[in-house]
Amino acid sequence: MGILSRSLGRTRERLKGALQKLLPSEKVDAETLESLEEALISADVGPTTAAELVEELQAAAPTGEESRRLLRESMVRILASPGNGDRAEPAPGRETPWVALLVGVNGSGKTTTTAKLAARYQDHGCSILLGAADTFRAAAVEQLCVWGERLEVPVVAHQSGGDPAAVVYDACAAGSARDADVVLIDTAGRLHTKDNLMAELAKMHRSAGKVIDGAPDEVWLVLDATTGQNGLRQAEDFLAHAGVTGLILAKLDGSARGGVALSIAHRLGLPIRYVGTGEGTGDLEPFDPEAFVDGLLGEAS
Ligand SMILES: Nc1nc2c(ncn2[C@@H]2O[C@H](COP(=O)(O)OP(=O)(O)OP(=O)(O)O)[C@@H](O)[C@H]2O)c(=O)[nH]1
Ligand SMILES: [Mg+2]
Repeated sequence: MGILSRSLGRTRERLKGALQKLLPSEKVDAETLESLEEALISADVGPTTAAELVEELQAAAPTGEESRRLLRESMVRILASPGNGDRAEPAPGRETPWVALLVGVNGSGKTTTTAKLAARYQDHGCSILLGAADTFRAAAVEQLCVWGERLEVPVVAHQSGGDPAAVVYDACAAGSARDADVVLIDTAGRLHTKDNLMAELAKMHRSAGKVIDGAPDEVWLVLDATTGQNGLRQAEDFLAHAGVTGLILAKLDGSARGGVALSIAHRLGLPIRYVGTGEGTGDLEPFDPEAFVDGLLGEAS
């Protein structure tokens, strides 16, 4: 069993009973479809997306076996639609650093994900620099510095309480001066409903652009997969105010709500770039729609 499949185990459990009712050679009845819709909702696929998936099956009036195939196809289509898998990762030998900001609510996994991305791009041969733009807590800077030491990656940090946009500025400047390929910026957790904190993100965004033309290349929203549909609301607000370009679904390994990936792709059209499958630096997988659906429905489907 693959890592992704293992991480989706708890979400898959929620779908299992309803999928078992799809008997291979029998026509699927209304009751079975209803229980499938409920199961999809319980896995946090979201009522709108779940209803649409089930309506498609209803319209096709398929057998159980055909239903599984159709469901799989529809899910892959939804997950792939925002251009998932199309965008390249940064490569070594760049003229100016590629810059990404990691944003999200408190505790979603931003700092850990920053370290995971650093390790991943380092493995690809990129030189990395980290920016500690979470200036709210001294411990936050320290946490990133510990990762920096472990990965042997320089960290640009200011005293806590400082202006995070100034850290972004300095990190981008240091990245350019050192010829880094990648600058990853960890930001403080913030509530998506607080306008002043959203404005602060916009300022960080501008700060990067002042140093490097076109930066940041990406603004990634790190979502805690265990929060399910709540994450959809967060994503909407961050998308509206912080120029989010993509999403990282952290803590998928502990979540029974992995279905939220479908509502995000379906409702927001935001690409999911990576999923977090554990606490170590190696526990990050590029998002693959087909593998994800295999993990949700079980490989044999
Ligand atoms: N199981 C699991 N745990 C994770 C994953 N990503 C992060 N964590 C854990 O989640 C907790 C919070 O992670 P952080 O990276 O500190 O989260 P953060 O968003 O930086 O938090 P704040 O800076 O306080 O907003 C830590 O205990 C991490 O080890 C993941 O993919 N899987
Ligand atoms: Mg943090």
